[in-house]
Amino acid sequence: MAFKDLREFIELLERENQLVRVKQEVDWNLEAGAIIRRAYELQERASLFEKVKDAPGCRMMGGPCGTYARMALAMGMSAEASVKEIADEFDSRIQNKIKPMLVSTGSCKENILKGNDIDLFKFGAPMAHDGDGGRYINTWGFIVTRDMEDTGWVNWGMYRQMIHTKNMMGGLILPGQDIGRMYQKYEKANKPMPFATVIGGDPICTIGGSLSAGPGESEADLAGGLRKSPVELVKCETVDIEVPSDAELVIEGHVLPKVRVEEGPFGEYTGFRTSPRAPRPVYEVTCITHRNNPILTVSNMGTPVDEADIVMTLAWRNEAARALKTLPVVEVAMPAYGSGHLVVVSVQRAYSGVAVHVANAIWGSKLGYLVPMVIVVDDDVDVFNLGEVVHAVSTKCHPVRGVHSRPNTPGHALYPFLSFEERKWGRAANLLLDCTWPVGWDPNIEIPPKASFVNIYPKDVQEKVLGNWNKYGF
Ligand SMILES: Cc1cc2nc3c(=O)[nH]c(=O)nc-3n(C[C@H](O)[C@H](O)[C@H](O)COP(=O)(O)O)c2cc1C
Ligand SMILES: [Mn+2]
Repeated sequence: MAFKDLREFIELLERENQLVRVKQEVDWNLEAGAIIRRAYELQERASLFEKVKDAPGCRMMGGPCGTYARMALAMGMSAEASVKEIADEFDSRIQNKIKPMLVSTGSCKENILKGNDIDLFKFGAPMAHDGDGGRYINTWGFIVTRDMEDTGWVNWGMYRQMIHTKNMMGGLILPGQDIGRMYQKYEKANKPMPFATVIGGDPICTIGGSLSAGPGESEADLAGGLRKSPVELVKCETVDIEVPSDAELVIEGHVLPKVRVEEGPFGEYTGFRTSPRAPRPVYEVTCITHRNNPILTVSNMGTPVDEADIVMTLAWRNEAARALKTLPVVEVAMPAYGSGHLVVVSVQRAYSGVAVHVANAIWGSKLGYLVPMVIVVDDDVDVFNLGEVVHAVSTKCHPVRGVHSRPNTPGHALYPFLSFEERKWGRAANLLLDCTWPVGWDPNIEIPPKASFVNIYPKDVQEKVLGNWNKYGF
């Protein structure tokens, strides 16, 4: 049931009326980015640009998984699947890792470019947002690297790449990310770090690349679990790295030690351009392999909802649920509109301070420097329903007792609410909104009854109304 490649996914999107084929020429310089951005904001279909200016023979796909419907389709689920169904399915599949398998060749080898034939500019890479530092060829792809020591650890990670020259790219390699951990070792030994950037292929592989299996573990196994079958890999031409055999575009080369060139900024997943232009590591390209008429997949991050909001909240909701395993938690949600900053948790009113306990557990996990906001509600609130969550915040959160501000917490440079100086150090603050009725409030006197259908009517009246619902004419 897994897709062999991106093109099978595109066929399905077309059958499901989830894709627009754009036949007229589109400019890589802002026009394509603006179309993709507006489409997200209207929750419109994905786009396939069949003619990209200055990129004969190349195509671009915008917003491949930018709605929950397309995310569900990528996972082989119904386009109508609810966010909770997708999230639960995602959680259960990534527990079941499946190792990739090596095959001898694949369609990614249809064209092999080396030496003077290497030209990163010819694939139509977009200037995605006005104000970006350059043309980003990798916005929805992942980079494969191998641990320098012979540990067998192979990492897949989604880290942006901007074109510097025909055969040079730059990108954000943070020391806390797995690629950063690997790069630090190579750089210390003054050795170039082999890499391969993978664009296109089964959309699940790209989603897998945006997850974190943790140091020593490979996201390829998570992708296998997510697609319920092993990813098929082929060997690269010029580096000792393997990549999905039916990728649209593979860029091979080395990250140079002790070289930095200015890169960025880029419109970010928080919906703001917070990261400044700065000297960052350089990827030198030794080979490009690609399919005939390659399709460059583009995610144009910004205000929600786009791929980053969907994928990060799926992955981090899983992380939060694991951190909360021993607490009296009923359900966990991360609304995509929270840009990855917000977790909503419903609890049983088991003991006083349970909301603080929940928030501390989340902030005590890896999410401590990623997720500054926690909302805790009683278990009569559907945490996947933003309307119900807003209602709980507005009516149950005491403006003083319910608000728990935490200064001096870790955060990162992209939190838009931090000052410039605070961003530099990731010197952040967190917020918990406790929207639970205090333990000890008498349910008959102090807790006001909730005036909703299931709460305010006796069971027999509810049953009668439900039984007659169609007869009333509804
Ligand atoms: C569209 C998108 C773009 C991303 N770009 C970057 C990036 O440029 N640099 C980065 O460090 N993380 C980026 N991320 C986040 C990482 O992919 C994510 O943290 C991943 O889990 C890291 O994997 P790792 O633990 O193997 O390093 C991006 C995520 C998405 C969804
Ligand atoms: Mn990793």
